[in-house]
Amino acid sequence: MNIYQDILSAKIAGKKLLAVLIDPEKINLENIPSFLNKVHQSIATHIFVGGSTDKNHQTENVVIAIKKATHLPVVLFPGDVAQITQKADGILFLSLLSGRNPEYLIEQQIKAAPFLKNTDLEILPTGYILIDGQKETATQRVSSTKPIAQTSIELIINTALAGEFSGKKLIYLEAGSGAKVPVDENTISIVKNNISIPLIIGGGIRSKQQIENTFNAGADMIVIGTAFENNESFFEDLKSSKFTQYN
Ligand code: 1GP
Repeated sequence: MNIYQDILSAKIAGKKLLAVLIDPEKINLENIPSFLNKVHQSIATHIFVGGSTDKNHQTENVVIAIKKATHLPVVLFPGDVAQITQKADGILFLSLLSGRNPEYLIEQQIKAAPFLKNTDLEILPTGYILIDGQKETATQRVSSTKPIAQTSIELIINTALAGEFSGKKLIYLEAGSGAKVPVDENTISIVKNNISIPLIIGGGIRSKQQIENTFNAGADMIVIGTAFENNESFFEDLKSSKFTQYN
């Protein structure tokens, strides 16, 4: 499995990717097989695992249960170094570029380095940019950083470019889990036109129409968590037959 190469190939082929985000604090281990059954009938291509916190230290157990029940790549999306487990396939090695808190720009990454050095996890250097989703999100609270206003287009573009120039392989524009409004389509298309690495969009995407709009605006990958936690029948809307233009 080469997660990044597959993302790049999909981008080149115009094949859109959808990651289902599983938060270890919000799923019961026994529900994982049936949840993944629904995932497999949808257009989902990746499983992300993570949350801003993992108070019960369930990440590793959740990843083990997911790996038993899926063939899809399982990628850690960790809120902090304690959420890293070698049982996954890869890790978004995030730097919170929108914030000015050194803990999430480089300190957590340094703490993770000795562990990562001894694992086979595929490391995906990711510039993580928090955009205002009109709701104070857990990422904001935990990282003690402010999101960038949706109207600050130049700052968003320059932050994404700074990420690419410093070697990030992915840019993730994040409105925050449960955001009231997702990242604006205009922002997505402008950022898309300014960077050459794959673009991930997440936060507050809850409908098939929003997914289509986000893909059409230029997202290479969309991440959805809350919409599935609240309503598993949403997967019904995401059967591949309903997305013939993408898959
Ligand atoms: C959060 O981008 C992800 O980090 C997904 O957001 O939970 O709002 O889908 P939602």
